[in-house]
Amino acid sequence: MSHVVLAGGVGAARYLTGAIEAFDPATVTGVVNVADDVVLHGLHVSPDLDTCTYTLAGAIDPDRGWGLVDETWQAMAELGRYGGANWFSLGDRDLGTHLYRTARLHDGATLTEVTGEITAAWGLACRLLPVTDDRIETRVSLTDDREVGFQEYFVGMQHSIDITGVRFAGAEQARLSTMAIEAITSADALVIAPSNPIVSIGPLLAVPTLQELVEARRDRNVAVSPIIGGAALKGPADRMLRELGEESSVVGVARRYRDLAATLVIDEVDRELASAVEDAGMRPIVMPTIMKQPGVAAALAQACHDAATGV
Ligand code: FO1
Repeated sequence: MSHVVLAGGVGAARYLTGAIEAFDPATVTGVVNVADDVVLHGLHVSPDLDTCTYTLAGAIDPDRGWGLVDETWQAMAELGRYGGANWFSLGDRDLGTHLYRTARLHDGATLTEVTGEITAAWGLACRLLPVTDDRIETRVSLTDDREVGFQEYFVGMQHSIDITGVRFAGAEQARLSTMAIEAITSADALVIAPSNPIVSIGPLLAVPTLQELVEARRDRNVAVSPIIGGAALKGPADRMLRELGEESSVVGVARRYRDLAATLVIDEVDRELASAVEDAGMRPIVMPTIMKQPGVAAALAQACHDAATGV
């Protein structure tokens, strides 16, 4: 049995903790977004891979949702002494990950290989696969006609400016990793995690052939809505949907995902929209999707697996 998850950051990481609780972790694979990746101070930072790794290892900082718990910021403070770019906070513990990843990439290792080494070092029994070993970068167009990198928008500007468009530079040339192809095509259940549909799931779908591979197995795919009661639990997904002219609701998500998956899991607060989700072309499952209480994520993963495998 295999349970494969198209994953971004925080929401996907929480879902994956449920999946490894519900199933043998060795049968769980995350295909993870790398278009948030950024090179700063010469270091390759992979935020979504690290958020998934640290969360699954129980080492994530629970308040920030990114970076490591018990973190210190001495290196950033010293960087500030020189007027260096410390707008993107790399903690002293977190720096160890970026130093290692960067050195291994410099040795010629692929991001898939390095991610395997990092997850093994954290004792993870499930697999985290970068969607591609090639460089793709989310670029965001703003209402003031600038185009900036994702982290500059998300962190540098605290996503405090409206967007007019998003593109994934390098996606056309990116190659879906062979391990990701194998995982997606052979999965018993494929789940689109409750991640930002535009800048976390969007880059995955932009890598050539991924969307076709997912659509080809639509009936064995389930999506979990990242929008609950018209809002995102964390991050700007609701605003970005509206700024791109889409509806920030489970119905808007269903319109975006209906060709990719047969089933959409929505939270109980959206129960009255279940029929509208059906009209939008997806089979709704209504259940708790706010993964704060223990057991919710595992129950969600089990329900997704059962829906995908026709239990
Ligand atoms: N998010 C912030 O809001 N501020 C930061 O300074 C910041 C630093 C950072 C460092 C490493 C890392 O893996 C993630 C980091 N994030 C930070 C989160 C990052 O912007 C993620 O891309 C978002 O969480 C969206 O996935």
